Amino acid sequence: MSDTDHALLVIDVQNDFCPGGALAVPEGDQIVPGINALMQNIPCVILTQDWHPSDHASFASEHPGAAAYDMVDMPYGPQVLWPDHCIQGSAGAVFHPDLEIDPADLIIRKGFRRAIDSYSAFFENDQTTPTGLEGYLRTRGIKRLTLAGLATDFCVAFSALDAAGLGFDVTVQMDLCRAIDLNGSLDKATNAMRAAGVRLV
Ligand code: VGL
Ligand code: ZN
Repeated sequence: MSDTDHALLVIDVQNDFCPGGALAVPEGDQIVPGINALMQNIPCVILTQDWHPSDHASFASEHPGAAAYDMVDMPYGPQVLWPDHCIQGSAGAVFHPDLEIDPADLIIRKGFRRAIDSYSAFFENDQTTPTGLEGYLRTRGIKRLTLAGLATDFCVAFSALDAAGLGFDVTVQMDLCRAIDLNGSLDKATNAMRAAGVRLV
């Protein structure tokens, strides 16, 4: 195939983000067939997997008196507290059973450090700790990225913004994403992506 500089980044299509999961994104499962189809047309496929220790600092259960979706101040800035989700080795952390994983060249895990969350596939939420994905893409000569997955307004948007900031040509396939939409987070994320030059299709 000629477009060897193009990669598909599939963000967090895991059971906990699908209906019935611990942090279910409405219609999260409906994007799976379209993502599987897209994998056939893009030569490099990368999956991300949210992968938290059971005492992760982004879990409301680690903050006495706090509830899920409250905001707290972490040393690296404001952080939403989430229900326990995507715990390493749990059924909720597994990819949706219909997601094709065989076409993936790389599966990258994130959020595995207890003290820091990582929405983006490139940098943890301190905006400085790298996941290593940038190096992988650059050494493979990848210049264009298409993103799809969950959730539009968190991990997809943060990944798209970081990718654009790193100089990649970024397209988000919006019909193959679904949002959490917490207090206007979808509008905010959409505007930020547009402003950063991310193509939304
Ligand atoms: C995500 C909240 C917490 C996501 C991950 O994949 O968008 N959101 N962890
Ligand atoms: Zn998470």
